[in-house]
Amino acid sequence: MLNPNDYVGVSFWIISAAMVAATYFFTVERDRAVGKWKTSLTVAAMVTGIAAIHYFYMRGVWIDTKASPTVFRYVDWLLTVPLQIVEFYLILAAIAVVRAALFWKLLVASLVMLIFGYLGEVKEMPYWIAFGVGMAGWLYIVYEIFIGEASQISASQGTAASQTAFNALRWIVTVGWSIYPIGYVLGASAGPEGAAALNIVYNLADFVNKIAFGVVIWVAATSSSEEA
Ligand SMILES: *C/C=C(C)/C=C/C=C(C)/C=C/C1=C(C)CCCC1(C)C
Repeated sequence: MLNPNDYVGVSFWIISAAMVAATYFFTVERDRAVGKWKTSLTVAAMVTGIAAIHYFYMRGVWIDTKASPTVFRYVDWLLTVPLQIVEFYLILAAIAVVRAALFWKLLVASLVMLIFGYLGEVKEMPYWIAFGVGMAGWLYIVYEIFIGEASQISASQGTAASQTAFNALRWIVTVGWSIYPIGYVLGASAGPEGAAALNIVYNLADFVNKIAFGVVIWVAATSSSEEA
């Protein structure tokens, strides 16, 4: 049963429903987008769809045991984070010739971030060393999209809609993704308070980064259809 005082459990329910609704929305709205943008909306729907499935299970683990559903969480991220990297690449590739090496660099950095985060959370590695390595992976992605190759491509060759999408996605990866390490830090305190803080923060972060992320793409996708 869902206890009304269990605010973490309530957040698992709200986000499960929101992920399903978002998946439906992006799928249906795909019809309004032109050409290359259709694929971007498909990927956005895949991200929220994959998350919806995991939220159903994570919600059950939390409500039954009050423990962090760490394995489900990371299985979800292992699929959805690379898909978001694909999304970046699609936006850039739609407007310019982009080296595949850029995609692989971003992908590897995101995997380093997730693998070490997982090893720290399941205590296979010292918590803070794993955190440091994970942070390095994330900071590398931030560097690449603000200063490195990805940012130069967008600035020099983007259309108005793609530049808007790219800028918004940058802020999601910087500000939106920064919520996750906060959850990890709060999760360091042992016991039920640590687990509650970690899960409420991760749930909020997923809401922002999966649903708001898709909405940003939807805005760009539908505004460029109207121009065309
Ligand atoms: C849909 C899920 C997303 C966008 C998940 C993103 C996850 C992160 C940005 C995780 C970041 C972490 C670090 C930067 C340091 C190590 C701990 C992590 C894995 C929580």
